[in-house]
Amino acid sequence: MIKNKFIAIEGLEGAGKTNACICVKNILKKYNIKNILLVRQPGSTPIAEDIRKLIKKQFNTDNLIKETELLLMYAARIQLVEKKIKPALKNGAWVISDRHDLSSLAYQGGGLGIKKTKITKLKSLFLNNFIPDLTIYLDVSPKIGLARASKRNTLDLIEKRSLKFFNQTRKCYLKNAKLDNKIITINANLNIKKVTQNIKKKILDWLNKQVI
Ligand code: T5A
Repeated sequence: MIKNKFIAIEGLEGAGKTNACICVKNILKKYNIKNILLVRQPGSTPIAEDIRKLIKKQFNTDNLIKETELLLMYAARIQLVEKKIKPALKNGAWVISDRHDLSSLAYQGGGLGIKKTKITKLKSLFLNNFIPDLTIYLDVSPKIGLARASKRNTLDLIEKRSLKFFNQTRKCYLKNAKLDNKIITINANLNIKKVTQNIKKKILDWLNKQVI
């Protein structure tokens, strides 16, 4: 038997997070786990979805300043954590989230240059250090990831930022992944079949360690 958990999937645009969420969900089902909630950040509640639209669209004449962007990401996250994730975990569901607070550290911290101390303060103030049991970080080079994302649809305003922004974001992801043993890094530059195989292997190893 395994106690229900909160799993986050992280990575740059085009890293393959959607595919990873489905892969993790299918593995859980094989373990006979049926009560699974899939969410995305920012989003997955009516208010957080409105914040998502605002962030993705922005206004060319009135761009968000970086602190506003950070606070909007956190507002959406708090709404989702309190309204859906915590209640679901309390009811015994497994929760898989496409992105969580590591995204803020990487994008608004690494990419936009907001100090880590400010972001961790925000985290401890409003999330009470509510953290995923496991984070799968899909490491992709910005060039490869953005090329994949642009093939699928037109890029939104965050995705149109410079390569320097995404290189800094990736650097921050990698740095934090090294510091935290609850983060598993997967090479997402490989083809989708290989990446899926690696995710399966890592998640099965992890699940076997969780059996009580
Ligand atoms: N954001 C979010 C912040 O700045 N701070 C925050 O705190 C938070 C929470 C959210 C945006 O908000 C920012 C980050 C984002 O800019 P989003 O749509 O949720 O936006 O996130 P994106 O990363 O933009 O979503 P994508 O859909 O682009 O990325 P995915 O989900 O990683 O990519 P996926 O799985 O949809 O794949 C994209 C394409 O690539 C192919 C897929 O088939 C698909 O066509 N693909 C591969 N092709 C070849 N090889 C592989 N290994 C492949 N993996 C996927």
